[in-house]
This record gives sequence, C-alpha cells and structure tokens, in this order.
Amino acid sequence: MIKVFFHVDLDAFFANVEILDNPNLKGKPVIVGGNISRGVVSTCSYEARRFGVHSGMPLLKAKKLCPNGVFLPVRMDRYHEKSKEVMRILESYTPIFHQISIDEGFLDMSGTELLLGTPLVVAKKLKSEILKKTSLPASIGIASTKYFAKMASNFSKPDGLYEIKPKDEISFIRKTPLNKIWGLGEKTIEKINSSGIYNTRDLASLSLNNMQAILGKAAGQFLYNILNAHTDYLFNEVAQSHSISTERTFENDISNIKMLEDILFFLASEIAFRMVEENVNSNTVFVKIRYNDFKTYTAQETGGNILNTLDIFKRVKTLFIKKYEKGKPIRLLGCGILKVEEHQKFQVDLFKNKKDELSEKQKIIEKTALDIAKKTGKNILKRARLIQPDKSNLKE
Ligand code: TTP
Ligand code: MG
Repeated sequence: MIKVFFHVDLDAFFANVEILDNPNLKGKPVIVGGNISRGVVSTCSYEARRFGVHSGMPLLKAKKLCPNGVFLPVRMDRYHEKSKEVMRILESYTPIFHQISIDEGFLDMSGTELLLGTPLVVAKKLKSEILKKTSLPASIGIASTKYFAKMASNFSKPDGLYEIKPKDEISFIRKTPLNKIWGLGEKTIEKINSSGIYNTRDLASLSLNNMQAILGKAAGQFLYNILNAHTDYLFNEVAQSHSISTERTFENDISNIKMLEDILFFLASEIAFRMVEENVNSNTVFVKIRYNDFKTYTAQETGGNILNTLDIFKRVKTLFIKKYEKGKPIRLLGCGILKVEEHQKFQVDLFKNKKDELSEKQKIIEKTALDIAKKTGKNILKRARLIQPDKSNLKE
C-alpha cells in the first residue's frame, strides 16, 4: 500500500498569534523577538519578510531593514496554548500523529482515502478547520514519505497546500536548488561547490561512490538517497507514538561543550512545557546527536519519574556526555521523553504551581538563551530553515 503523509506547519506562527490577539496588526510587518531569544528575531510576518527580515537575524539589523516594523516580545506561554489547540485538531484526523516542534507535525493518513476522501480534499478540510477553530493559517504538504511531505508544505508556504505524487518525487527534488534541500547545510554545499558542482541536477548524476568521495560516507549516502527519492527511513526515529521530542539543526556546527549543554537545557525546557500541557510523565529520556558528517546517534536511559526541567536536563546531559565524541562538530541536537504515561499515575507533580514555576523556569530559559546569544552574537538555536524552493525552477 502506498503511504500517505501530511506535514502540517503553521505560517509565521508566533507573529500570527500576535496578530490574532491584536487584529490591528493585520497586514503589518510584525517582528517577534527579544524576550526568550533576546537580541534576535524569533519570527516575523510575511509582510516583514519582504524587507529581508528573517528568524535568527539580530533585532538591530531587522530594525534597520524594516524601521516601521511592529516589534513585539516573545510570549511563549501563549504560543504553547495555541499550539496545543492546533495539535488537538491534528490528532483528531489520525491515530498516527507525531508533533515534531511547537508548530508542526506529521500525520500518517495511509489507507484513509475510502473513509475520508482523497488526500487533497482531506487536507483542504483540515486547513480550513484549523483556521476556523484557531484562526491560524497553516500549510500542508502531502507525499508518500515524511521527507517529501515536509518539502511540499514548505514549497507552498504561506497558506499552502501541495501534493508531491510518488512518480514526481525525483523530478521535484532534482529541480530544487541545493540550498533549499532539507538537511543540506552551508558547509556541505561549500564542499559540493568546491568539487565544481553548483546545481542539484549535476549532483544527482553522480554515483554513490563519487558522492561519498566528495562528502564522506554518511553525508554522501544521505544525499544520494534523497536525490534518488529513497526517503522512507527519514524522520522515523521521531515517529514513536508515546514520545515527546524536539530537536534543533544549527546553521553552523557546534563543538563547544558549554554551548551544547546550554542548548540541551533549552530543549529540555521545551519538553517540560509540553509535559505540563499534555499532563503526562515518563521515566525515560533520550538524546539524539547528528555530527557534521551526518552520522546520527541516539541514547536513552530509564530511571525514576521525571521531576522537573532540571531533572530532564541533568539526565539528558549525563547521556549526552557519555555519547558525545568530544570536540566533534555537531549539526543537530535533540532530546525527548519516551514511554509517555498519563500524569495522574504519578505522585510527583512536574510543576507544583504551573504559573509560578513556569515564570521561574522562564527566567532560567531566558538567561540561558541570553548567554548563548552573548557568546555567539546570533541565534544558534535557529532551526535549519525549511526551505522555500525556487518555484520558477520547478516549472517545466
Ligand atoms: P518555523 O515554522 O520555522 O517558522 P514560522 O512558523 O514562524 O514561519 P513559516 O513556517 O511560515 O516559515 O518556526 C516556528 C516558530 O518557532 C516560529 O514562529 C518562532 C520559533 N522560532 C524561533 O524562535 N527561532 C527560530 O530561529 C525559528 C526558525 C523559529
Ligand atoms: Mg511554521
């Protein structure tokens, strides 16, 4: 049976929540940042993007590019509230749903066509239900693998809906510019360029051996698989139904241990937020490390029930230290909890008083983000941007 996946990703998420709460901002260049990720843009409305503003850009630069922009601080609690509303809708469409970040998730819709309708019809209905119930616009990509579903949602953003049929995967990916292929970082593209290759079609004509000679074994294999549309295995490591996970891909590889620990703390806080909201607990944590050569490792540990953010952090940090090959540059860092159970079964509250504790935690998160920003001068928590393939390139 051909698989069908939806990738749903909200458009300009934090900015659209701000616009929802203050409709006067509609149509204006809204720029959110400066609280949790002090000093950098978290995200901005598409109106602001026209001025060249984007996530991770220093706020000062954004102010120069867009002096009339509306600059707003990050209100993480509120975004989590809206995220939860959206995720509840997504979950109601399929039992096989996996949230992969605050505003995106995969739905396995395989075999639902007879019951619900064609994927395009169902996705259209889902988009309008999200808009009607939460007032937030989303983009949906449809494909037979998660990887291509993610490429498809991003391709059609904002307010997008796009399906890549299995027979079109190869031509789609080979028309996508190198810098828009998910998983390809700047460094990898530099290596490709330095071997005299500047476009995806030429790269795709290489044999696996040649690709590995340029990029190394793991990265060469990864890219070869993508360009030949063998992507079934990608994203599967996060697709466990009883888990909560989050990860970040860095613009620049990181090997500074202190910095990596700070990022782990930030990620652990994100998991804690979702544990509170979903009213769950767990006794198993995991970490995921992808090095700059694309080799990916995970490790997990089962102990007592998780107590709080610091507890998750300590446990993932211990795992991380055990697993990390010191000094090796990291591309992606992730963590999460497995074997999630209903909170009621546990005696220990994750947070005694959610509001008070969260604001305390918030301070720690802010301080951590601030420290990171100070060290790097930029937002290293930026996720690898997915990817706005040049649509003109895709026209036959
Ligand atoms: P994204 O889905 O990457 O971005 P977006 O929803 O703002 O815009 P779009 O999907 O239409 O391109 O990230 C979701 C949220 O995560 C975003 O609204 C803010 C936050 N975020 C940061 O705080 N810092 C970052 O560097 C990025 C990329 C996102
Ligand atoms: Mg988004």
